[in-house]
Amino acid sequence: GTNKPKVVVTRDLGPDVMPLLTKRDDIEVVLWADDSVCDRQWLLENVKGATGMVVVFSELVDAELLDAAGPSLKVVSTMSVGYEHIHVPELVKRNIRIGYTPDVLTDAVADISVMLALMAGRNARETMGIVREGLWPRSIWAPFAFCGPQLSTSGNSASRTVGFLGFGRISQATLKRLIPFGVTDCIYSSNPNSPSASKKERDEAILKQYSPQLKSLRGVDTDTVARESDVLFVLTPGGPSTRHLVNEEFLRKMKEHSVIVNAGRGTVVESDALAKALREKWIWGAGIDVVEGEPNVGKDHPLVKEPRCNILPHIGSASFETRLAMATLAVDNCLAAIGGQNMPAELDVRID
Ligand code: 8YV
Repeated sequence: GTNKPKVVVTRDLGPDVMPLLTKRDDIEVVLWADDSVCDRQWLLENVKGATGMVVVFSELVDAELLDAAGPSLKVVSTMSVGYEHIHVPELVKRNIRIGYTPDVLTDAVADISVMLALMAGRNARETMGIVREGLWPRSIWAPFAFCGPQLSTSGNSASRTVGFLGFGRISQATLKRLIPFGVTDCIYSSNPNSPSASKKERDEAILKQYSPQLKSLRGVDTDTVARESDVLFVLTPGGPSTRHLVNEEFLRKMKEHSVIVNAGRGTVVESDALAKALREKWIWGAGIDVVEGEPNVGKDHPLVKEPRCNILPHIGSASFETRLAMATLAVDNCLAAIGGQNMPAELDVRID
């Protein structure tokens, strides 16, 4: 042991980011260097006496872990924008600061949200499957074979209503991408606890920014989002307040040609209900980056079996640029807190 502050890191952050920690001679770095998920027992033992922790979403940061660390712990920094794995009140109680990685992943996740909307509408999984299985040579071209609803509205179709569950940074960045596609009407349902006066101001600013293309932007209830959305993006945080917001009742209200995208949290959409909606054709298709219970999503999972479910293994933020920015920010947050400075991205626990 040394007297230097100890930082426990639960994933190797790679050759560009690890040196920000390991090259410093005023801190001691303890790294779970294995490729696998950090072992809980290892973590409980090694966190003892630590000043900081850099974690990813697979580490549960609860009272047990904080007690194992002891009173030296000043900061927990997660390489994610989501923080359901962190029991925030337990950290607040112990005066431990929390770092996270908003903003730097917004563009990557908005990109993939648009990609999933296009994939779901235009039957990417089903049609790529035909090619992969060698069935293309035997297929007979027909004027309306493999058609799906179009996302863009350039001249030849009625305008689309795009809906959002959650209207934070990623939803707004997704909307921005859809303006050139011709989207004119946008509805959303968001956290009822955030002040409506500031929402109103924000919405007016967005309308003005995208004028004259964007004609309307309205906060509505979840029922209206279900009934009116042609393309629905689920981009809310996880946790108990949003769990199964999209269930059978919700999905039954959606339009036959509607598409649902989930790039937020798997827990928001009830998997069995979505599989049923696709099977029974209450909706057209789905584009899914997150699934409840991931990564335990095998071949027999009800969503994996649905040909109209375009499903990705939680790669929304997985671009070289974004993961590098996230890892760097996670380390910067940790080091700033250890030095007693302002963290570049500290979770505001008053609003949690
Ligand atoms: C990550 C995410 O893949 O940031 C989040 O909340 O879900 C994704 O960007 C993952 O959580 C990284 O820890």
